[in-house]
Order: sequence, then structure tokens, then C-alpha cells
Amino acid sequence: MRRVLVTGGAGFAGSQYVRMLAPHARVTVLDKLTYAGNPANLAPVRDRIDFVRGDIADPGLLARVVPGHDLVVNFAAESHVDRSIDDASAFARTNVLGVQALMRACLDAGTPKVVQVSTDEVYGSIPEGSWAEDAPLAPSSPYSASKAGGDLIALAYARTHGLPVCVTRSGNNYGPRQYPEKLIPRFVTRLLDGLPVPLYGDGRNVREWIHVADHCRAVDLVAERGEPGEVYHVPGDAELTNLDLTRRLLELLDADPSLVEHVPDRKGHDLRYSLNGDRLRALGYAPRVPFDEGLAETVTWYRTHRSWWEPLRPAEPNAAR
Ligand code: NAD
Ligand code: TDX
Repeated sequence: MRRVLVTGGAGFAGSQYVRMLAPHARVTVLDKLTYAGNPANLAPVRDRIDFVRGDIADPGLLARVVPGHDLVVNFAAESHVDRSIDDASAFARTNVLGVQALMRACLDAGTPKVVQVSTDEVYGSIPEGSWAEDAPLAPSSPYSASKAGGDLIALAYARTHGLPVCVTRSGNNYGPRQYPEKLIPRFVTRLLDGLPVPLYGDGRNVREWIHVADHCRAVDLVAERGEPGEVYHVPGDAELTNLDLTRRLLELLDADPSLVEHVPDRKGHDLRYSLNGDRLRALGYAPRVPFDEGLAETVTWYRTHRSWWEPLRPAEPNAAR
């Protein structure tokens, strides 16, 4: 049985990966449990995994936890763009220094395979067409700059030291258990309570959406078949403006369109992201969750899991950015 260390495994995407893997692998989760980490996300597999609370930027802890694993997958990150605009210090610490500490620990432990999970945002905005994996990095936000820094460190460990690490970069994930600061869960939970939803700028920014389960299947495929030192894109199957996405959410929730509040734009707001996924498809990847189905199921999940998200809501429910 594979022994897999999943860092950031109590967050949205990391916990999905752990729940997917747990029946077929011996899984250790290492997570700092920041505001975004939630042990409830691991409840269905709690008895089948080892959980360590700790920081990927702590080399002493990593020296104890990393050895003995066949695979290390790093989902741990500060992940929200708006928070990085307010204060980027935790982003630099976790997303850059943390990745460096983890790569070093994997090198020292002789880990046979490592995957660094990253994002389409490292390339910055693309008005048309799609980025290939060798496109130059031009991140716009402190979040994406810190992710680009982590990616480059990971790839440098591959080139300099021969560390068998792959980098995956995916589009916007959606699905159950996403912290209600991100667009879809923020809008769904607010609409469920009849509260206005803050649409940034003119709402014409475009994102490429992928169900978190498809993202995790792609990460595992790269873990098994990816070429060390390479980057793999994980594109979404639905490209939508925020305005169109908001309209779909209003329909699914049978909510009044007057609840959409146009608020000032996010600083440095990227217009569009798009990834070319040919390299991943060549490994055998195909998405399984059609966007319409996945979105409807996600809305239903939030409707039926109020006890998961209600305690996580910001203190000022009417605050719009
Ligand atoms: P999330 O914010 O839901 O979860 C992040 C997890 O990392 C939390 O459990 C948190 O406690 C943990 N963590 C934070 N700092 C840590 C540290 N120093 N040490 C150990 N654990 C720490 O994030 P997510 O949406 O699940 O994203 C997971 C990864 O996927 C991130 O690397 C993110 O950049 C990437 N990604 C996410 C998306 C998306 O749309 N959600 C898209 C592309 C890439
Ligand atoms: O209240 C909002 N109103 C709004 O109009 C929020 C939270 C967002 N938006 C807009 C900004 C973006 O154009 O919606 C779009 C999506 O925003 P987020 O959910 O914050 O995601 P994004 O900034 O695109 O980044 C996400 O995808 C890539 C994740 O948060 C990152 O972790 C991932 O790397």
C-alpha cells in the first residue's frame, strides 16, 4: 500500500484528495489548521489516517514527519487572493518558505515522488487563447506571486538536486467544503440567507472552473505518471464570466437578481485565465464531472450542510468588498 503524506489535507482541495485516497493508501495529513483548515473535512476517513498538526515551514517537524512516505503532495497554502491584497506576509511564509522547507525535507528523506499543487494564476491574465506549460510567469497578486515563487523553488530542486517533483497548475476549483470566502460558496451561502452578493467591478472577468474531485484525480495521475521536473496543467471544462456564473447561481437558488450588488473592483484583478491541458490529457486524463451537474450538486451541498459553513461566516454578514 502506498504511504502518502498530504500537506494541507484539512483544507478544501487537500481534504478531497485525502478522502479519495484513504481507502487505497496509508495517508498522513500534515496541516497547520489555519482559519481555512477544518478537521471536520476529514471526518469520513478520520479512523483511517494519521493526522499531524504542524507547519510546512518547520524543518524540524518535517524531518520527523516526511521520511517513510512514497509520495508527498503539497496542498498547503494561503489560498485567497483578497487576503493577500490586505496582508501578504503569511503568503510569502507558507507559499514560498514553506515549499522550500518541504522540498528540502523530501530531498533529505529521499522521497520517491513529490507533487507541488499550484494554480493558473501564476501566468497572470490572458485575453484570448490558453497558456502552455512553458509560458513565462507574470503573476498579478501577492497570492499568485507567492505561488509562482514556490513553483520555481520546487522546479529548481528538480533541476539542481534531481528531486522527483512535478508541479500541477489548475483552474478555479468548486465543490463542497470550500471556505465561504471564495466566489461560489460566498455567493451561495449569502443567497441562502437572502443577503446581497458583492460582484467585483463589471463582472466580466472570466474564470475556468473545475470540480475539486476532477482536480484531485488529475493530481493523483501526475503523482503516478508525471515526468519529474515537469509542469502539468489541470484545465477546467467551463469558462464563464463572473456575471454568467452569478446568474446561474441565482437561478439554482431561485433568488432575486436585485441581490447582486456591484462593488468596487479587486485591485489588480486579472481579466481571464485559461490553460492548455494537452500534456495532462496525454497521461490519460479526462474530467468526469460536467459543470452543470457539479454546480447544482454543490449548491445542494451548501443548502444541506449549514452546520459546516455557518460558523465560518465573517462577523459582518453585509460587508461587501
Ligand atoms: P484552502 O485554503 O482551503 O486550504 C489550505 C490548507 O492549507 C488549510 O487546511 C490550511 O490549514 C493549510 N495550511 C495553510 N498554511 C499552512 C502551513 N504553513 N503549514 C501547513 N498547513 C497549512 O486551499 P484550497 O483551495 O484547498 O487550495 C489547496 C491548494 O490548491 C493551494 O496550494 C492552492 O494554491 C491550490 N489551488 C487551489 C485552487 C482553488 O480554486 N481552490 C485552484 C488552483 C490551485
Ligand atoms: O465576493 C467576490 N466577488 C467577486 O466578484 C469574490 C470572493 C470574488 N469575486 C470575483 C473575483 C474573481 O474574478 O470572482 C472571481 C473568483 O474569485 P475567487 O473565488 O476569490 O477566486 P480567484 O481569485 O479566481 O482564485 C481562485 O482560483 C485560483 C482560488 O481562490 C485560488 O486559490 C486559486 O489558485
